[in-house]
Amino acid sequence: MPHMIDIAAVVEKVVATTPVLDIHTHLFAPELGALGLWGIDNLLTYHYLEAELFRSSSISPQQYWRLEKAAQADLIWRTLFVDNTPVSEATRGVVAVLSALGLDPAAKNLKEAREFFHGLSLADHLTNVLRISGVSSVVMTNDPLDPNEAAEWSAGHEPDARFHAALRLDRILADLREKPAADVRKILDFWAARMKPLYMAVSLLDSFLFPSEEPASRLLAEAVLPACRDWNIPLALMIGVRRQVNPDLRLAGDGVGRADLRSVESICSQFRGNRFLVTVLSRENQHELCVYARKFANLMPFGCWWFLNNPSIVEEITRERLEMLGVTFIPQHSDARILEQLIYKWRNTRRTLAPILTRSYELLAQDGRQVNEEDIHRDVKRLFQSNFESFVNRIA
Ligand code: FIX
Ligand code: ZN
Repeated sequence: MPHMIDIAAVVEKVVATTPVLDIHTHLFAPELGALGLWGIDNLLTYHYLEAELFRSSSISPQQYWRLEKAAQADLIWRTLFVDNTPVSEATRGVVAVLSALGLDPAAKNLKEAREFFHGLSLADHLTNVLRISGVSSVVMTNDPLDPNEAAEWSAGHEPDARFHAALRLDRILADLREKPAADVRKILDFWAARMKPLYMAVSLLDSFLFPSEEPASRLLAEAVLPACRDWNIPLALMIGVRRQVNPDLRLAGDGVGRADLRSVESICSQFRGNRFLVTVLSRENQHELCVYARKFANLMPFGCWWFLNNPSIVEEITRERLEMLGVTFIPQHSDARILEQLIYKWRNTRRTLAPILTRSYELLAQDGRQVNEEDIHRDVKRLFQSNFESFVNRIA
């Protein structure tokens, strides 16, 4: 009789202690200067919280944007954390961060938090946050057409080994849409050589169609996909954004729309020599994405992106992926924009994932197969690290 284990306890321990490779963030290595955001004022002026502020305050966006960052943070703290209960995902996340750092999450003002962050060394704080979060390394979002970022790379700075590059194409495909593919390819090759990206990435509207006469579709087919093949790296497609639904909210102004995923079918089918990391923003597109992942081994579904990164939806998406794909997907990325968000985003992912995995193993036991601790370690390591590492064809 195989040794029976306490499945829930072992899953809890393995999920809690297996380091994760965070495959999509907006964090930057300290070597890339002031691009990297951290600290209480950045945590509170996160666009998720700005959107929530305008639902509970009489301030107009125009008035808010005229405030200094510290005044914006004070207003968000008072409105969402003092005058109201921080029960939303994004507000509870800040509470979790403050608690994890030994600060009072019920404070009436930001005096204690500001003094704490003011006294920190970023290098030590970075190592501490990665340790608390259980994150081994992160992938950045690197836009070579951002003049501030280009200047940092041109200065010859090399990112800390815990920060990997991803070559982000949004601005290239928009600003260079009239350029010949050969010219765009030269730019891709230059920056791929400089950044050594693990993958290239582009976010796409809910209306994205492939193939199509759209310039983005042409450049993907004629410049980007041949470049990815030659560099032997995947292309990440992030589909379903409705940009600037409310421009007054700036970064918080984007929305979501259901996409026609036959475009994913076309691109995976037509470009069999390419590999595709795919995440979709609409909850309604998730089941289709799982079905396509069963049809195309060069498609790796990843993450519960942006408006989906809430336990109620993460649970649904993760369960259907496990049921349809086994452990052959990447369950989550943090999308962290501020360093300390890693703490709550990965605590939430682990808290949601553990019982789902436990349930899967319990059903397996009921149907006749016991798992052991080694099985669980292997599965969680695939989900948290090695599915990505093998898909980008490099041990990151
Ligand atoms: O396109 C993206 O990488 C999105 O994740 C961002 O644009 C978005 O603002 C975000 O941070 C969502 O979490
Ligand atoms: Zn992002």
